[in-house]
Amino acid sequence: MEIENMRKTFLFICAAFILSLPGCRRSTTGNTASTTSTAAIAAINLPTLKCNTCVATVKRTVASMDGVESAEVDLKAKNVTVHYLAAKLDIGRIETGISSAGYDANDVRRDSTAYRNLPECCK
Ligand SMILES: [Cu+2]
Repeated sequence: MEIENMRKTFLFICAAFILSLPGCRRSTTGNTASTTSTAAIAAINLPTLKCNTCVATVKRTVASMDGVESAEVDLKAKNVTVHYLAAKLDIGRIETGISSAGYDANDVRRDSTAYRNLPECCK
């Protein structure tokens, strides 16, 4: 009886050890590793940026896009620095997203309807 319990405990420890082997984990995270290897950075000019509300709007817009890891908006320099995954996103789509929020992005003109809907301080 006691030997049987020891045998079960031993088998349980073996199973736990096998499941925690690095080899098993590597196979499940392999895809993540390959997409992070395409990490890219883009600085996009925001010539129509005016105030801190603009900064918050652009930051929220860009940060919510699939593939964006971080977005830092600089009100003085009037630009946004975007860290993104090149496999999921490109600069053109980031520009279009910013335009849809009512702001010029590089040479892409802002969406006029979105601009009209911005708070007064941002026009
Ligand atoms: Cu503003």
